Amino acid sequence: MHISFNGRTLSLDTPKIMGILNVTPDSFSDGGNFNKLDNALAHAREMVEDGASIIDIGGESTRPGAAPVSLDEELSRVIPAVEAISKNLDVMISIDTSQPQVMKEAVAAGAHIWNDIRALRLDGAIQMAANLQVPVILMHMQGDPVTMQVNPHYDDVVSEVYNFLIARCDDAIDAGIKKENIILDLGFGFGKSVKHNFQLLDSMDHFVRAGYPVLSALSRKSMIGAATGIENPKDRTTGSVAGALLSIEKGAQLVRVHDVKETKQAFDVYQAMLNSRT
Ligand code: PT1
Repeated sequence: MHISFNGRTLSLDTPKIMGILNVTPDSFSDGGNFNKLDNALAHAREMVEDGASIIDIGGESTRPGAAPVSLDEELSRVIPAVEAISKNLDVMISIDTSQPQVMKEAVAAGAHIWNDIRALRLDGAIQMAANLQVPVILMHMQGDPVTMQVNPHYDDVVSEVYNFLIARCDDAIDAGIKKENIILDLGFGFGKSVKHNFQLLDSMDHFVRAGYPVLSALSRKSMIGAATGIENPKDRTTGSVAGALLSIEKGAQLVRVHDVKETKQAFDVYQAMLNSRT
């Protein structure tokens, strides 16, 4: 399995790390320290040196309760960062957006992957992805970022999330998106209780068997806080690395993380174990 776009290819034969680069003024666990372009590029470079294969750039905060941003605001945050990173670093770039116009301009500026927490449900999104032929990450969310954590409910979280994702894949393929350009994401923290999140983590192998690459994104999230009792997201690195390692052991090919260096160290240990098998 691999992801290819715009002359760049990433093999998914071994698990790969996506490093999070927030370009929002209120980034939930970087305290908004990386707003200026120089800082964004330096942070991206550090993550590449630490072992990131993808840099995920997000100009819209989507953590629980976050307010929406305007299209112009999102473009002015994202596009300069894409230009700077694609010009200076040898890495794939994903864009954390739901807006087709943002993705169109990001691809023109050098981006490689559309990371959409709304799974291409905004007007024109699915057609834009098909036109661009860009690899897409389709994520499950119940509700919207403003209200999703109010009272999440499922009769069977695993089958409901699974059926949603497979239905979005089918719609994407019907719209002209190639099957090999689709990545699945269970959407930890998006309209889910702590128990729902851990039931999904425990079932990640079930999603892997659907035949699409799976991205696991639980870094520093409240599910890690709930499991560990650690309140400050920045202090959740060890728990987040444990979650990333459990994910790849269940077959996830991609993890989206804040702490690239620490995650890479854990993955190296996992790979050494696999390499020892004859
Ligand atoms: C995600 C994701 C994302 N999460 C993808 N993109 C966020 N593909 C942003 C909490 O519970 O899971 N997959 N882009 C950030 N969103 C959250 C959600 C942050 C929940 C924190 C929490 O603490």
